[in-house]
Amino acid sequence: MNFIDRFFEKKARNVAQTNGRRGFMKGVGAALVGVSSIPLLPVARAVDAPVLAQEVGDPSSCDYWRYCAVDGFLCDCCGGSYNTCPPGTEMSPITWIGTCRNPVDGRNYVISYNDCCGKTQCGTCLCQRDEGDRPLYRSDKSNDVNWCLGATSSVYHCSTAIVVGVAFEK
Ligand code: ABN
Repeated sequence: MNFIDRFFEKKARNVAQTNGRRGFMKGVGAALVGVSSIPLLPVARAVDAPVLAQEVGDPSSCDYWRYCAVDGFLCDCCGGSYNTCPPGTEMSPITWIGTCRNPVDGRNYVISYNDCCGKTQCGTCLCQRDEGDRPLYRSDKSNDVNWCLGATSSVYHCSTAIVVGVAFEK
């Protein structure tokens, strides 16, 4: 009997030492930290791209709604499209960002004007609407910048207009 008592007492103490309140709190703390860091993990956010209302307008015309803040040759006239680069060119990883109103749903969308790089300038469909543009001395707010400076080739060819999200209404 004595042996059985001692055996179970020892087991109970072991369990109490390893799984005590502190152990429990430690586990809860670790779980909280783990769960709270999930939104910080790198995830592909492309799936968050907004569902756009039906399109109106001609992407090879400077009046097209996505071009409200553009400054450059429209890639749609240069062998690419409003959101893809022509073959043989590379899209700049750094860009100018504008906010344009889609006339179909009346909502404002954030547009990224990525330049296409690696061929001499396209030369057709120059479009300079410049909404929100500031003089070059405000370099953080100027669209008069060759974004190809951030690409493999710094030679500018044309500009795209890619919707990256819906703008928050003020
Ligand atoms: N982002 C269009 C551009 C390219 C070169 C020089 C000025 C503007």
